[in-house]
Amino acid sequence: MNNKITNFFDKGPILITGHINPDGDALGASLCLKILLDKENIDADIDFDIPNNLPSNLDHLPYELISNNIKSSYETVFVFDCGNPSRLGKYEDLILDASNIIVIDHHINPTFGTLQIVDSEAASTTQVLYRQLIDEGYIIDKSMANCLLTGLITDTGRFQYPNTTFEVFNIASDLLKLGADLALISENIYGSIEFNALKLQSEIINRIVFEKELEFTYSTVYQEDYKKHDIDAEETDFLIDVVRLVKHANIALLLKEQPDGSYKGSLRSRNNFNVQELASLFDGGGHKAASGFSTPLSEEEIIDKIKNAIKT
Ligand SMILES: [Mn+2]
Repeated sequence: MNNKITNFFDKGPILITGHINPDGDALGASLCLKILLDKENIDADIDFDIPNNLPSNLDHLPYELISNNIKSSYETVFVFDCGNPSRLGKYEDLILDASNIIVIDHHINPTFGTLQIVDSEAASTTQVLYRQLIDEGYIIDKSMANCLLTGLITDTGRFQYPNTTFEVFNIASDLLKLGADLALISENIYGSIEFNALKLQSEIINRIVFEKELEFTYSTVYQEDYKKHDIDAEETDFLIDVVRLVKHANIALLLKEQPDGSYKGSLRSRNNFNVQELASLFDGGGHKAASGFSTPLSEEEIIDKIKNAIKT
């Protein structure tokens, strides 16, 4: 069978990557494979399109493994947590040129890849990778377990979203048995926020709008907020969570103004509302309960478009 990742380990040079601005799941899965390949004495580069910096709340992950020496071409690329090649950012062409593109993911119908190991029902990409490593007989060590658990925690909203199945708990339990440090990871991701980020959060809360009849809530982060509070944009990923807290809001949106004046939107839902459909209005994507998009439209235009879509 050619659906084993092992079959590609001798088809170098190998690149490991994931979506632009990688999150806990993309980083966790990618770094887990990198650790495994290092242990197997297989050369592989790992990198992502990271326009700013990696978030400090995920720095329990072995960031030091990420390369800054990317080759001009690769025979084999492992792509994690990325349903659409446009989300590869600056590495899109490099990756699409590879002979073997192995996409390991939990998005619905990834649009690329010469081999897809995909389960859109899985809570995280690290869940899909965990199953694959077990199937292929690999030993998962403590550092790999920490990487895998990180993706599981972040993509389930610390085991709270509807994607948190009994299998998720079983895998989490296995990972703890293998040495993963749940308390350390949770504390770093959720239990400690930069003081300045907390002050910024108070402004976001101040600005929350609740469209009661639409069960829609939203807020915005502006460029001047980052300056005022002396904080980097990548330190503020958690801000959507507070917008999402509003009771009786089924859809939450956080708009983040970009340096060029365009906006990035993060969408979250509850009660089975499909925010992926809303993200697709702006050519974005993601999952039913969590999606994102980028758009040159103004704040008012974005809000209007979403409100109209919710009404219909
Ligand atoms: Mn994911």
